[in-house]
Amino acid sequence: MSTRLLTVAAAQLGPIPRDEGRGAALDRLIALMRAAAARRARLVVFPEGALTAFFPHWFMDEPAEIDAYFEKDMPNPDVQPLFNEARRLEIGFCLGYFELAREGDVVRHYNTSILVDERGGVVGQYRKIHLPGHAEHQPRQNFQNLEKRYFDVGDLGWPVWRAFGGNVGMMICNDRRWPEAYRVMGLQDVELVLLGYNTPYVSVNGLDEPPHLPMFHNLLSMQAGAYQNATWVVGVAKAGIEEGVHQIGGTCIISPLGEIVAQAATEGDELVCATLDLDLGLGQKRGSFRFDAHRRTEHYGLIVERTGAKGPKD
Ligand code: CDV
Repeated sequence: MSTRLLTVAAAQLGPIPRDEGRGAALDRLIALMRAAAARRARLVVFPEGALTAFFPHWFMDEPAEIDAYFEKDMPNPDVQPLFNEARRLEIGFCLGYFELAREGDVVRHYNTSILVDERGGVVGQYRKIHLPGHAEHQPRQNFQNLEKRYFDVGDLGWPVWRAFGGNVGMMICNDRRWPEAYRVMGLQDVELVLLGYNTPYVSVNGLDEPPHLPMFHNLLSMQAGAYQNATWVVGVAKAGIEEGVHQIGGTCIISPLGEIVAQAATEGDELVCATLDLDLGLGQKRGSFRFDAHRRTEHYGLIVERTGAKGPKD
C-alpha cells in the first residue's frame, strides 16, 4: 500500500489585462492559493507568466517598456506577499514569470518558472528552452508571437528535484510539444512534471486549422509525455480572451497511465485538484517502460547518423 500521496492544485488563470499592475494578479494568485490550502493541497501550480499579460502577443521596441514585464529578483517586494502567504499556509507553489537576469555585464531575459517548498525555500528554477514564434514584427498577423524576440533560450536544462515526497521537474508551454523535454526528465526518474501554458486558439503559423485542434494537440502532447515516461503531469493554462487573443483553457492533471484525472471546465480563474499517488508509475517503470531493459539507444544513434536528424526544409 503506497503512502506517497500528494494533493496538488492546478490554478488556472483567466486573462490578465495589459494595463493591470502586479498587485491585482497577486490578489488572484493568493485567492487561488487559499482555496488550494482549504482543499488540503500541499502544492499549487500557476501558469506560464502568471504575473502579467502575455506580452509576446504584441510588438514593442522600447527596452524600458519591455523590461517592465520582467522580474529583476525573485522574490521581490511585489511578489513577496505570495511567498508570505505560502509560508503561512504551509503550501508549496510553482510560479511562471518573466526573469531579467544580470550575468556580469550581460543582461538576459528568460521565460522562467520556480518551485518553492512549504517553508518558502526555492527548490529549483527552470528557464524555457523551446521558444516558439518569430523574432521580427509581422504586422500582417492578427497578433504577434514574439518569444524569439523577447527571450533568450533557457540555459538550465531539465533538472529533476527531490521535493514534495517525489521527483519533480518543470517545463513551460511549448516545451510540452517536444518528447525530448519529458524524456530528459524521464531518464532522471521524474514522477511529477509541472507546466504552465499560454496557447491561442488560432494557429500562430498562420495555418487555417480547425478550431478543435489546439486543445486536441495540447492534451495529446501532455498525455503522451505522461504515459511514455510514467509520470504525473500537471498542465495549467492562462485562458480566455486576453488583449484580443483567445487562449485555450483545459488545465488538467494527467496520471502516469496517460489518463486525465481532473480538468477545468471554464476559461477563467479555476482550481483543479487531485490527490496523486506518486507510486502509480512504478508498474510501468518496472514493466513496459523499464528503460535499461527495453530502450534500444544503440539503434537510435544509427538512425540519427543516417538521417542527420533534420526536418524538411522550407
Ligand atoms: N507560450 C507558448 O509557448 N505558446 C505556444 C503557442 C504559441 C503555439 C504553445 O506551444 O502553446
